[in-house]
Amino acid sequence: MILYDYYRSSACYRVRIGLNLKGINYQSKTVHLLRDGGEQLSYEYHAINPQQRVPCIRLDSGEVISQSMAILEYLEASYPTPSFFTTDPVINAKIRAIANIIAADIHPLNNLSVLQYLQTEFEIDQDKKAMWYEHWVRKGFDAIEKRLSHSAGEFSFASQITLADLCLVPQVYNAKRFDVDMRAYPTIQRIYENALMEKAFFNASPEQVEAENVS
Ligand SMILES: N[C@@H](CCC(=O)N[C@@H](CS)C(=O)NCC(=O)O)C(=O)O
Repeated sequence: MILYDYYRSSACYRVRIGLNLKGINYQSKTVHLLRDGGEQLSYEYHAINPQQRVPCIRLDSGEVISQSMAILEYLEASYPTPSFFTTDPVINAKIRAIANIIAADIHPLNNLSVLQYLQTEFEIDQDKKAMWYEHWVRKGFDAIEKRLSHSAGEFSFASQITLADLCLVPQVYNAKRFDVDMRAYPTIQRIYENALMEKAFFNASPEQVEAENVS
């Protein structure tokens, strides 16, 4: 399996954690989002993923799957153990709700091309860009912190690693990179620190991937 990957992409980071947790061997191909104006916009990558975003995976059969949540769904169905879910349908719905706050509500508003569009078309400066970024992260994290204060143990849902953690950890990494003060989110911060002590999360972290892949 090939993962088209960029070390700082939080959507890629979700998938790397998922692959590591399930112990799946894969080859990483870097699509550098900034180099040469963005390799995701190249003719070659457009042929692989016409949406011109990472991540996507190419299976050994040649099939290509894009969108991190669809990829994780595929991994869960094809490699069921260990599962990203519990045996309780109510908890599983809550896991998906946390994952969706991040993947559907926070991340799309703060994606690279959205921020670039705000700068080029609406001429916002760096301070306004930072305000925009932080506003949407806080909206999401305020809700997540409340929810997780009831369900969390070591991870978002007691002591099992779930899809919620796969989405949460990369979003926290990203928020820290944009200097969002995490003091209002003690539960989220605790889960982040616990997760990074796990090999699957640590090895998927941008720092580790950068050291291996990005020149
Ligand atoms: N919903 C997509 C989002 C993918 C996405 O936006 N990826 C970003 C990196 S995190 C990207 O490729 N951005 C390139 C661009 O905006 O030009 C997913 O979950 O895979």
